[in-house]
Amino acid sequence: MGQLISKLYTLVSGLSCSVAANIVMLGLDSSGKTTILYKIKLNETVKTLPTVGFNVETVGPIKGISLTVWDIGGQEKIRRLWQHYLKNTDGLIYVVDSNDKDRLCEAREELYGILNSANMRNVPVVVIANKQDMPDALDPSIVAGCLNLDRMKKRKWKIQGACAKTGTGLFESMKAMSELIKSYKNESLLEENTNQCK
Ligand SMILES: Nc1nc2c(ncn2[C@@H]2O[C@H](COP(=O)(O)OP(=O)(O)OP(=O)(O)O)[C@@H](O)[C@H]2O)c(=O)[nH]1
Ligand SMILES: [Mg+2]
Repeated sequence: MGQLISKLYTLVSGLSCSVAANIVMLGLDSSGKTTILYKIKLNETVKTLPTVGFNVETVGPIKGISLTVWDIGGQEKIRRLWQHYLKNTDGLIYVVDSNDKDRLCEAREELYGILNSANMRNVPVVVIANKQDMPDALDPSIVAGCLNLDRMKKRKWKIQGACAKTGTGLFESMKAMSELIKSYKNESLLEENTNQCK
C-alpha cells in the first residue's frame, strides 16, 4: 500500500500542467517572423521563402504557458488577411527589422492598424527588434520610439532586441510574452486552470 502511494505520488508530481495561449506573430514582410518561429521551435536557422498563408507551432511551456504561435505572411498584398487571425488571441508578437529604417513608419502604421481591432483589446504586445546583428541596426530603444510605444498607456508591452539567425533574445521575448499574458489573465482564470491540474 505504502509503495503504491509512493508510486502515485511520483507519477502525479512528475506531471506538469501548463496554460495554453494563442499568439499571433505579425510584422512586415522579411522582418524575420518565420526564421524566429523555427529557431524557437527547432533551434535551427531555416532557409525561408516569403510566407503565403501561415505557419503554426506550439512552443514551451515557458513560465507555465504553452504558446501556440501563428506566423502570418507579411507581404503587403496579403496583410488584409491579418484580421482573420486575431480572434481568440492572447498575445501579439510584432516583429520589426531594425535595419529597415525606410519602412519603420509603415511598420508603425500596420501595428496600430492591428491594435485598433476590437479583438485586440486587452492583448499584450511584445515587439521584437530583430536583426540586431546587422551593423547599422537601430537600438531597440530607438525602434520603440519610432513605434510610439511609450504612448500606449493602457496596454502592457515590452520590446526585446533579437537576432533570429543566432537565437539571441528569442527566449527572452517568449518569456516576456508569457509574463505579460499571466499578468493579463485574471486570477480566477488562472486558478481555474491550476485547480484542473490538482
Ligand atoms: N541578418 C539577419 N537576417 C535575418 C534575421 N532574421 C531573419 N533574417 C533574414 O531575413 C529574411 C526574411 O526572413 P523571414 O523569416 O522569411 O521573414 P518573414 O517575416 O517571415 O517574411 P514574410 O513571410 O514574407 O512575412 C531571410 O533571408 C532571413 O534569413 C536576423 O536576425 N538577422
Ligand atoms: Mg514568413
